[in-house]
Amino acid sequence: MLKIHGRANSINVQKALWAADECGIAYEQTNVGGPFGGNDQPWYRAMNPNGVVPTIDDDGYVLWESNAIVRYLCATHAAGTLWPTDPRARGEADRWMDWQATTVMSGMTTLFWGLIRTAPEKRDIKAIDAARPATAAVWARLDAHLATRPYVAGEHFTMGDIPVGAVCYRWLNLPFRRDDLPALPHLQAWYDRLAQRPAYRKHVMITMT
Ligand SMILES: N[C@@H](CCC(=O)N[C@@H](CS)C(=O)NCC(=O)O)C(=O)O
Repeated sequence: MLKIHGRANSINVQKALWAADECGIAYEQTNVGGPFGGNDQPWYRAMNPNGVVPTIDDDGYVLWESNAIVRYLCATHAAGTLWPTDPRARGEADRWMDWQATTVMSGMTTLFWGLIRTAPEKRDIKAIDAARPATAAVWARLDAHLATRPYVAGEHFTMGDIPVGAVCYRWLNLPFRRDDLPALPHLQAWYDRLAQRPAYRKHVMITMT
């Protein structure tokens, strides 16, 4: 059976769990990382030398990097739907997956770690204040894209929605004022569509810790 190693409040683990459920794959999840530890242990480092979560073990096939895991699960269990077989449609999904990892995460990491995982007295308020409008401007690019399609790769939900969808929950729930930020109505409408998916509610809409 597929094993997914990683704690459930890790955004990168959430992507793998969400994708597995969307694909209807049975799996066992083990709590690794954060307060659970284990990711510094030899058994884990032998699978994933980076010592981060998630890592999957699919009957002996070991894979790390959350977006690679999402692609693998969707390609093996949902080709033609979540993993588009048309190269251009797949390219569309792929680019928003890579955009999540390369473009959205720098500001989101400053904001999430600063506001959620750092004690108030230790926060870098200057960095948080700078990241707030900068990150809103990045999300505005996806908002504009979603003005003309319901999902990132077009008419249907695909793997491309998973990484950005996971981070979007955090963005929309970060505790700061938004009255001076651009309105993001298409992003909100897309989030509302995602929120109707049981696997999104189960794995992503659970925690801001
Ligand atoms: N690029 C990696 C990043 C993985 C990563 O940084 N995971 C974090 C949790 S979101 C981690 O393992 N942190 C250490 C820990 O949880 O102990 C991926 O997408 O899988």
